Amino acid sequence: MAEQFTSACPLNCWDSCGFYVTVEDGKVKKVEGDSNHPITQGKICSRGRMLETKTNSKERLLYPLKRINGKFIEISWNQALDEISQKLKEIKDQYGTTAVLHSHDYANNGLLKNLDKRFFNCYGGVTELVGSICWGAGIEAQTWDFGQSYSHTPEDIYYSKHIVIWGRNVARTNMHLFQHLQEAKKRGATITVIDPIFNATAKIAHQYISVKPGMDGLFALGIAKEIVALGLEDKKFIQLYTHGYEDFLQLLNQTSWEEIIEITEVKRETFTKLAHIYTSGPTTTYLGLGMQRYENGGNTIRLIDALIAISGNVGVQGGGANFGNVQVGQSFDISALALPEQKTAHRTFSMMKQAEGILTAKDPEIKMIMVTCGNPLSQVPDTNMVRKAFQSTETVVVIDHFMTDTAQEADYVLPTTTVFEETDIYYSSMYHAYMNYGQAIVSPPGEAKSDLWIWTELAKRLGFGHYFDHSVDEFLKMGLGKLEAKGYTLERLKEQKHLLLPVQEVPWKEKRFKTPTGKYEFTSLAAEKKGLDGKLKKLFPKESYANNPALAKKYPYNLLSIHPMRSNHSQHYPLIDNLQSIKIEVSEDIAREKGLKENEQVRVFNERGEIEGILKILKKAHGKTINIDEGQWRKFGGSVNMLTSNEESDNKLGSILYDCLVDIEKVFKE
Ligand SMILES: Nc1nc2c(c(=O)[nH]1)N[C@H]1C(S)=C(S)[C@@H](COP(=O)(O)OP(=O)(O)OC[C@H]3O[C@@H](n4cnc5c(=O)[nH]c(N)nc54)[C@H](O)[C@@H]3O)O[C@H]1N2
Ligand SMILES: Nc1nc2c(c(=O)[nH]1)N[C@H]1C(S)=C(S)[C@@H](COP(=O)(O)OP(=O)(O)OC[C@H]3O[C@@H](n4cnc5c(=O)[nH]c(N)nc54)[C@H](O)[C@@H]3O)O[C@H]1N2
Ligand code: SF4
Ligand SMILES: [Mo]
Repeated sequence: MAEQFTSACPLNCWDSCGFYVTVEDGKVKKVEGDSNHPITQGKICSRGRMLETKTNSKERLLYPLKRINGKFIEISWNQALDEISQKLKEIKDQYGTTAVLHSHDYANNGLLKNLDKRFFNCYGGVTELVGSICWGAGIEAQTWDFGQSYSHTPEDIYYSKHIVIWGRNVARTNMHLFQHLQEAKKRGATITVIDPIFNATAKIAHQYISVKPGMDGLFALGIAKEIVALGLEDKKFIQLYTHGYEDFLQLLNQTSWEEIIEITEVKRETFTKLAHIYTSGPTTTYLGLGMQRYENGGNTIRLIDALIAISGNVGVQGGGANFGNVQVGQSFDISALALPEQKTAHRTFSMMKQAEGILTAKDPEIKMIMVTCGNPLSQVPDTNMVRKAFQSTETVVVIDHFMTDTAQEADYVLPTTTVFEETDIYYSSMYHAYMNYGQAIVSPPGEAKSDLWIWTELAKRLGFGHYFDHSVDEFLKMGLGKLEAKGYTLERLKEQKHLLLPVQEVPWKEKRFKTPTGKYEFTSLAAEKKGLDGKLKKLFPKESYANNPALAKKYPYNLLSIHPMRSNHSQHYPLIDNLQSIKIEVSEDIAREKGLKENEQVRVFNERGEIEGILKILKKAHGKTINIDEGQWRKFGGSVNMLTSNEESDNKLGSILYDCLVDIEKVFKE
């Protein structure tokens, strides 16, 4: 008999949806949107619906595997856990615990996924990754400006007169914001989309502005210059609540219109139009991750924040600089789960440069890599170097659902459970503030085990099993921490399935910022404390004509690698036949310049690597722009990250994935 359960989406996504899941004969049959969930309102995307296919896939890993003489053979859990824990013991005795690297990303939004940190901290402290390939540059930038990166509640959009979508592919990556956009438009708000690609969001906009990739900082600076020239800046806000405005003014005065127009490739009148949009608000800005994935990415987000601040859109209903919403994650007690005080040794690599770290680390060298919730051989920049690094390491352990590109390089592959086979609380620090409850509703196939079970078994063998001697509910309560006393109890959550966390709906309403001065900082003291320049600047991407004309001559095109429509990163490619080839999208001018036609086989290349695929023409894209969606598997043509750079953003905490120059040519088959 079919039964319906309430559950939640675990995927790393803005929307963090609620689900209805139909189960029949012990199998998941259907995943639908929870019509009771205030954000989801019954609608989910195909990635969420396909979690049914993922859970039931014949390709799932079912047994622990060990590589022997280049081949994977099935072994028992006892053998796998005994051998891995023995290696962990030996490494600790011989080299110290930091000879182990924990490589991860955030592929699952579950609260209990933080228990991997508990394991590694109780083990003694391993080499950890810092920064974020995803949003690191922008989060740090907003931390410098406001003290934290906070967003307005989704419904606040209905107070906005104007909506600016800046480098966020809303229709594809943030579907419930897209629904709000359509409704807000009906109610009279104007929509402006700023993006080098004319995407599905641009189609519903009143105006679409195409900026040269990576030059948005200068575009924001130009709008701010026009606002000041017209005398439209919010003088009271600037005077009472900001620090360092003179430095910003000086930058505006030092930058000429000729330079701004030439470099951004935006017309002069567009700056005036935007100056009026920003000062006749309230105007809300939804910043995406696009323009911060450049070497100048932190500074770019800071210049956009500065524009939002001087135009009077900070701390007001219908305004806002909506990028991340870290107040959601900050509601939980992650330390109670992770026990950072247990570690006695510590070393960090930047997430972007983990391969370089592995290849060059001394005292101790990296002897073992353990991978959880990540697929670095597809997702981390410069994957050719990542492959070399993983291949050079004695022992690699990967915990996953599928035989990914990373698992292919492992010595031990451990099969883990999917969302419907384990119990957790799910939330996202990106958009709304609901936490959702998802319980185990089917049994795992084969011998797949939860990450928590694996940590517990390894901890027992290493002599610190008592730290894992708790039930799932006890761990969840630990993670809820102070929320429980405020009435956000596990019992209530189990009953209601989702609860709105107590966060600010309109951040910075009181105009008290979490910066060192307590003000909005145009010049950042937090940056200066870190030994970095806190002033706003005029910066360009690392791989641009302005910074490296020789490189730009050799490799004249900007390669973007945006998120795929139907896959969450690398996760859905093995499940969808017609995703299993590479599509190379180019702006019309490139096709013309190079004499390339739709559906021809082409090769995109730079010094780091090359990739082949079928050419598609991108209508209305910014000149000299190419896109290859990220996440592709090696067996289907390979990851676009073979071409991307592992450098860090200006503020050190982000990637420069889209800061990537390439050339393209037709492939002649014999
Ligand atoms: N379908 C789908 N949805 C997802 C994901 C997925 O993999 N698939 N992943 C989730 C995750 S983890 C994240 S982080 C979010 C990311 O969500 P988004 O921020 O929407 O992610 P991106 O794919 O990077 O797309 C950003 C947009 O920025 C544009 N862009 C690139 N460079 C520039 C630039 O220099 N200036 C400007 N103005 N725009 C630029 C791109 O053309 C693109 O339209 O999406 C989440 N949602
Ligand atoms: N070129 C380029 N590269 C990018 C991006 C881009 O836009 N362009 N986007 C970047 C961004 S925004 C992000 S967030 C990263 C994402 O990078 P990743 O998080 O590494 O990518 P995913 O493919 O989502 O997932 C990684 C693996 O985690 C596994 N997994 C899922 N749930 C669990 C679980 O509960 N336990 C365990 N043990 N494993 C699990 C999945 O099966 C999958 O194989 O990629 C980044 N890389
Ligand atoms: S991937 Fe995002 S939009 Fe799709 S169901 Fe999950 S949370 Fe919702
Ligand atoms: Mo991300």
